[in-house]
Amino acid sequence: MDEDEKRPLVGIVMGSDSDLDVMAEAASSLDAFGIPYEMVVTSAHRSPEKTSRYAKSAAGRGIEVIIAGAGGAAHLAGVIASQTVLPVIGVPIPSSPLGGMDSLLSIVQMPGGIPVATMSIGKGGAQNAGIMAAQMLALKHSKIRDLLERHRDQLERETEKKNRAIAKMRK
Ligand code: RP5
Repeated sequence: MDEDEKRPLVGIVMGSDSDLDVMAEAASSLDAFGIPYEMVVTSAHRSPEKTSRYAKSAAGRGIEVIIAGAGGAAHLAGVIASQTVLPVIGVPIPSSPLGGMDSLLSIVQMPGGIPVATMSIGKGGAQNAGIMAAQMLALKHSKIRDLLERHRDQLERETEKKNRAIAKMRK
């Protein structure tokens, strides 16, 4: 892999290190498609200036998609989206007593003008955020498109394997 291929294309951003367990799923998805990424903890309310610097500098550093995960009153994805024209994918983290419903609504209910592509709550949402980022990158990177097609074939094969296993059990 040359230096250019190692340059991060995706920024995975999270509000706290306590979000890492969930956000690691986004990283795993990107790993599966060989997509280089960076991981940064920055908070919209605890480190607003760092968050702003991150959002404003991302495109210039070669980042093409940002995945932002946060819990509670989760404004990180929206705050980042307001300061870059890169697509931002939001992941609601179930870290509060409300189990992530608060973060889901905070992230998904962006008023018109500044969109955030919101995933489902928790690990499944983080996994899909990585796949969604891959799909966005595949518009430009044909190698990623090929890997996504292989991934879909694999899902289909796994479903058929499950059918065969059930049929065998019922014999
Ligand atoms: C949010 O507050 C973070 O995204 C995290 O989900 C939540 C709790 O953070 P910690 O108190 O665990 O650092 O900003």
